Amino acid sequence: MDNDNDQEYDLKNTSSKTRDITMTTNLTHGAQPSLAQRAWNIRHKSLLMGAVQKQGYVGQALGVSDVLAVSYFHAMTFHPEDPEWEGRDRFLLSIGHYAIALYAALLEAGILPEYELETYGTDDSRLPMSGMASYTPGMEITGGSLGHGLGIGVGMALGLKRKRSASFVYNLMSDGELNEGSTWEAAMSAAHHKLDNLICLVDFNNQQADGKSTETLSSEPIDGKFEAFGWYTQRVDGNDIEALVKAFDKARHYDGAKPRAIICDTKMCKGVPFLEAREITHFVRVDEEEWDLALSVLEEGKPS
Ligand SMILES: Cc1ncc(C[n+]2csc(CCOP(=O)(O)OP(=O)(O)O)c2C)c(N)n1
Ligand SMILES: [Mg+2]
Repeated sequence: MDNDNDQEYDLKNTSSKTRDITMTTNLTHGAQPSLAQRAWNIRHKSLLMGAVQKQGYVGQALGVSDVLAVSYFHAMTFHPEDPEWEGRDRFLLSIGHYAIALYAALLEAGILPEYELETYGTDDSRLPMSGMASYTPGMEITGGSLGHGLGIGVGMALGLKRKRSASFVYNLMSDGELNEGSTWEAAMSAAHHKLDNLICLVDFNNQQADGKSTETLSSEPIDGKFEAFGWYTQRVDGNDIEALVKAFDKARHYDGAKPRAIICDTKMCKGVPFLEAREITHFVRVDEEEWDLALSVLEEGKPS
């Protein structure tokens, strides 16, 4: 077999099937925090980091925390003490401006030490305001030039299959990135190469820099588009942990030789109602005195 020839190389069934994954909807793991508590902790840490700088993309972080909690504390395999462990699942943050959200998840997962939270966005910190792979353990790629994460994910997933790895590649992207042509080139390649180890998570918060995504340049029907491109596609409420768990399980266990997409409909600023109510949330304005208010409002919704 010529390994350089994609057509002849056996790309089928080399990844997800070789790992014993337990299907579960149990949202707690022994004495570990529940997924709802994990999501709350991610929101809390995001707000604490935002409060350090009195700014940040906290609306996105609050919105995507449930997706991150299910990714890191239900679906993914990783070793916190060794973020580059070869057997890990890869999590690509295509959206570099969401870095504060991923830092919160990495802190919660113990990949980053708790004390670094305070350094967010300061000189010499490993937590710069935009995600950079060379700075931060657990940050797999330097995202932020939007529309590239999925293409990088295709390359990684292909490489892992060639190595007969059991790892999945998760690419977290935004609805704004659906306006980038490169996203759809990558989507087409993923299906062509039958990348059943690639899971694309789309954070559909219906916001982008210029306003609502559906009014700026609509990508609807998003699930229909991914399906037409050859993906096994689901669409869920991205703030419903139980629905997310089921969708992640189905994506990981799906038996077809297709890449998998989960479109997650999320609410910007979720968990802090007075911020949720704001019209413009891409870079949500939180006034000086509102950081403490936001933290105390979040506290009221803390899961027991
Ligand atoms: C290629 C590219 N074009 C433009 C930008 C500037 N930019 C940064 S965030 C953003 C909004 C993208 O939409 P989305 O991620 O859905 O926004 P959000 O949900 O965070 O409001 C834009 C246009 C960029 N980073 N990269
Ligand atoms: Mg968006």
